[in-house]
Amino acid sequence: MSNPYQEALGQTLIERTFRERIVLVGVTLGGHSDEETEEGLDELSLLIDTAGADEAARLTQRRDTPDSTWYIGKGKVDELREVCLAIDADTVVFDNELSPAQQYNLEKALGRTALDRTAVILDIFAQNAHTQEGKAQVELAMLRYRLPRLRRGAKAGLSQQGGGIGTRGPGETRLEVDRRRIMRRIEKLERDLKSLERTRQTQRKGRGRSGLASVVIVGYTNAGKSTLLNALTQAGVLAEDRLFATLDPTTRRLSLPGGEPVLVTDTVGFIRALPHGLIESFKSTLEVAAVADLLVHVVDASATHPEQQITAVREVLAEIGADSVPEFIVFNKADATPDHGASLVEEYQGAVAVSALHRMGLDIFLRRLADRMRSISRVTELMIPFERGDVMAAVHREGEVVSIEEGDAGLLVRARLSQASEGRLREFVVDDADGRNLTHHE
Ligand SMILES: Nc1nc2c(ncn2[C@@H]2O[C@H](COP(=O)(O)OP(=O)(O)OP(=O)(O)O)[C@@H](O)[C@H]2O)c(=O)[nH]1
Ligand SMILES: [Mg+2]
Repeated sequence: MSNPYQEALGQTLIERTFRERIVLVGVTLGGHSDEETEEGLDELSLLIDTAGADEAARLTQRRDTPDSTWYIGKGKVDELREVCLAIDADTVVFDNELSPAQQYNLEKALGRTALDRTAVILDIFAQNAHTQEGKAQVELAMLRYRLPRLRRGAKAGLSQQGGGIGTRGPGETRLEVDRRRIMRRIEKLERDLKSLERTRQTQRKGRGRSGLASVVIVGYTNAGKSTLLNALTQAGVLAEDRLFATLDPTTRRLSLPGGEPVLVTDTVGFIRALPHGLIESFKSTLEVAAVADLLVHVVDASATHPEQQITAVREVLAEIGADSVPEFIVFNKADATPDHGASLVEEYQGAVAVSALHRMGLDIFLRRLADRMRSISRVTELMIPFERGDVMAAVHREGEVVSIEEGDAGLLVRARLSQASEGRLREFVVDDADGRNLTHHE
């Protein structure tokens, strides 16, 4: 499958004209176990399968620290080349992150493409981005990844494209031209994304008046986030057994039992060590989690180590500034565990177990969600007439005042209030202060 922006880059990371055969390489560094390396390679194998290629063999090595030239030792490089020749593999993929120099040296020594896990994740993202914003975000991440990897005379890259007469200034090498062109493109994408974000913020302000609380579904990729949103709202989001099936956020309205309706957003999944460049590029998409009133953290209860996935997700949440948003853990795929998720629910206070696919446990989940929403305080904007000192006192008593501004008719107060207090003060509520109830692509 080819994407227009991949064509613009002059190459795809993984050839998809046929299913490429790939040799996986995992290095167990000091302080880590061989088991971790194998599990890392299992996940890499899934990533490669999702990208459209097949694992043909795997090679591992134990080292205290990476070799600066090839990451693995010279002897292992020779072995790797032998393996590639023997099984006719076209590409090697390292589970560890390669520096641009290591990647280049490996390609030279092996005579084949050498990639790392980050490149594979970028490749999958490129296949799964569908909206204008998603595509721009992925292209930005890919260019940021490629820029330090540009080489003179490299077989791929922008150098093959449009290097016609007059594109090169005097004394300028092809490499410099390529570099400058990529940098210009990066700047343009950054500008485009900013302007897309501004447009959305304007829309958000209007819609924020709905005053609905925002619940954002987060979790490890393939945990069942989209399946859960579909089960709750018939959203019709694509849910499938592929990693990063969802890149673009979808928001639906959901009526909670005995509570207010809320907006529920399903968004991109996380993974262990999500490439930093991707997080950077997907900032505007990931921001919905940071400004949510509650995060529903969906965990695959049938995973080998659910607790490690929880940790990985929390790390990404911290990186995007969403670690202070209240979290509600939901163990999904309970049907696929021997005890229907009971031991995990016991271990994690306040968690529930469900099967989104088989619609099991959803009643309890919804009731618990309604309870959580009632107890959560949100930033609300109130207009309080000057003469209503009693109302001002109630706000101070029941909530936490964030800011006060003097308006024409009274005080414009932003305060963190529980839903109950907000209800009591309803006649003074003017807006959801941050306009946080963003709805995407409805
Ligand atoms: N056994 C079982 N499988 C489930 C359940 N929920 C989801 N799945 C399966 O898990 C796979 C991933 O589901 P998705 O809903 O696409 O997962 P996601 O978290 O949205 O994944 P990404 O968008 O790719 O990050 C699909 O094949 C689902 O059918 C469940 O409760 N039980
Ligand atoms: Mg999804």
